[in-house]
Amino acid sequence: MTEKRYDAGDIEILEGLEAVRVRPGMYIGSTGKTGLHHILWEIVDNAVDEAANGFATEIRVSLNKDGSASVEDNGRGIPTDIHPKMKISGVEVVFTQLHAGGKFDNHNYSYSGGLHGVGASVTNALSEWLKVEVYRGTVYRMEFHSYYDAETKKYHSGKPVAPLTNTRKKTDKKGTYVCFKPDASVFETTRFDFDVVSRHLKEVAFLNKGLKLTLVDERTESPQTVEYCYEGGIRDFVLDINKDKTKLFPTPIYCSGEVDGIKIEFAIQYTDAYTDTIISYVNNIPTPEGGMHEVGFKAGLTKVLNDYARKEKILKEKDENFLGEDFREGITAIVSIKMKNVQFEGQTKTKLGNPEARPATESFTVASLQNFAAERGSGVVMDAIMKKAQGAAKARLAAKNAKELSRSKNAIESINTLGKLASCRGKKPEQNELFIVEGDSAGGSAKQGRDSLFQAILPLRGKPLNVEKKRINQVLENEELRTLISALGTGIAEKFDIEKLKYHKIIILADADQDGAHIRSILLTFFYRYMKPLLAAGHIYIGMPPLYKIFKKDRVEYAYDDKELQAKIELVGRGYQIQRYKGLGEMNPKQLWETTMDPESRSLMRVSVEDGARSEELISTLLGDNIVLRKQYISEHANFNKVDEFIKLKK
Ligand code: 1YM
Repeated sequence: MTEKRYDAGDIEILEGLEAVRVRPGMYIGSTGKTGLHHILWEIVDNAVDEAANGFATEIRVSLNKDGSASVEDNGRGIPTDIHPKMKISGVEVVFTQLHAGGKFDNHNYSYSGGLHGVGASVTNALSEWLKVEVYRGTVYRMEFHSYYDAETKKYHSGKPVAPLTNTRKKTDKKGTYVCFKPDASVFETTRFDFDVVSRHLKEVAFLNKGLKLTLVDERTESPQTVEYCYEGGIRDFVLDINKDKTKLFPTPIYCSGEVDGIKIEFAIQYTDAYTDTIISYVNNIPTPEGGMHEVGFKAGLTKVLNDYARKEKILKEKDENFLGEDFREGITAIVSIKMKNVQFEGQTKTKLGNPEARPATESFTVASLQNFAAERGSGVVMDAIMKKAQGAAKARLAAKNAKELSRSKNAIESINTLGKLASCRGKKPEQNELFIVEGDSAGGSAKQGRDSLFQAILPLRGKPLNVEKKRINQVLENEELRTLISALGTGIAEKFDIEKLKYHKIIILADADQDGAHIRSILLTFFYRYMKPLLAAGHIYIGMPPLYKIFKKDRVEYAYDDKELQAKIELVGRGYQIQRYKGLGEMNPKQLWETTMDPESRSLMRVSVEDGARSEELISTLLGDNIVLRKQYISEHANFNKVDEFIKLKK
């Protein structure tokens, strides 16, 4: 690569920072935990870009005792020369100037060269202070801070304390160091979560092969350190996702190349699972809603494998082609592309909209897999894929021939299966809520206690089917799930249509014990596998019944965890009594309404998909084959006051 000299004049016309403070949500999505970590990713992103452009090989992140976080890379260092038009240093531009029209989604800049640093100014704007050091022969330093001016009654964000200074101190190091302290008056929490940061850096390491990322937690007694570096890149990613699964061949298929200026790479491995796991990225940003690159990849995969099946006479002349879904049964694939001018679409703006990405990805997938098949034609890999597809197609055809599938599909449209559902009177999906309640007795209380205008109740008898190990026809045969599907109105899998959703809040209400946790896992897995857009759009919630009732004479208080219990005991004072709820069934309709269902007083947790790989891993741990792993996980994380770990709290 030829080194493009930085020309400070390249940086586009930019605008001021106060806007970020006024509407942080516009720039970082939320001011909760997700938003807090987002401002760290902005700095990490710049370091990663520097590595992706071939100038840095290592990134070090540390979570410091004083609540700050620092990121250091060994790249070229942010430009220190003076911007000819703005008359300030490159460093100052990067940390004080917002890209004109900067919105929450500020990742649509070009992937190499060109405009970077769009987000670093957002981090600065939302920090109490931020310090930068650039190592370019000598150490350059600059500091910014945010403060309230009592005289003008104005808040100032990310203001330079002084211009960039060359300390003249010699250094052998190269690169950039950034340290910042998130502003406690902006964020609901300012504590970085080691696990969240660690998982993010691991994902970054998979997507940037050979890049070394280190995370140090300085906040603990003895510093905790993790290091990630994957020479295999997304091949290692696939192996990691499949580590507890039964693989059909040991080494993932891997292809990389470039078509029409779009860089494309993918890695594929098959397991004995019945579902597919395709995780896609654009410019290292996850696209859980898929989009053009995923569509192109799937189309290419189907075409090559059908052609191969014909050529090898696995499909006879009279046979119909395999369907795409047949070739995706048991697949684990990562598709990662890099392109300019990315456009995001979809409910959560995580779907790639650029039409040109589709033919590029499709033609690349076709060409590279054809090549792979030609070279490895008679090998175990193609054989395994063909056998898997034959199995999937056979099951699909058998189900169809027996009219089972069509029957169950009709059944889904009929209202006969809705017998147990107590629907609500209101006709506005945006206002309606569906409670999925564990057990008939709690279901009964919920039916009596609810506000039937907008709350519908679906009681579950026993445990629903664990879909993790089932094909779609078995899912459709399961009465419990059929009722749920028809109640929601959306259909499932390829036929899923979010426009038809009848309840915008779907609330899982299960006991705070191990069985309840299992039921939550099973239901969430079902939503994850067959109705993922519901999770992506934030329609799924976990109801939080109280764990304790504290009472004295007529006075009644409820506590949802042990900390709250102490507070409530103090509130009620001497002579109190405590009842510990073992299950929802112990509450009468009125209590259930007051504590768990009344929008005025209940608390709900919204479930969101953290990232594809993480959800995959947890689902296979919680519901897959490996019982030892599951037991170990449950005993380590068995805090049923909290929601299972693969879902994260959003306000
Ligand atoms: C710890 C965070 O920000 N590293 C970093 C940032 C930049 C460069 C190098 C860089 C980019 C370019 C030229 C270029 C940035 N520069 C800019 C801007 N690490 C961290 N390392 N020279 C150096 O893209 O041409 C924005 S980010 F805009 F000033 F060029």
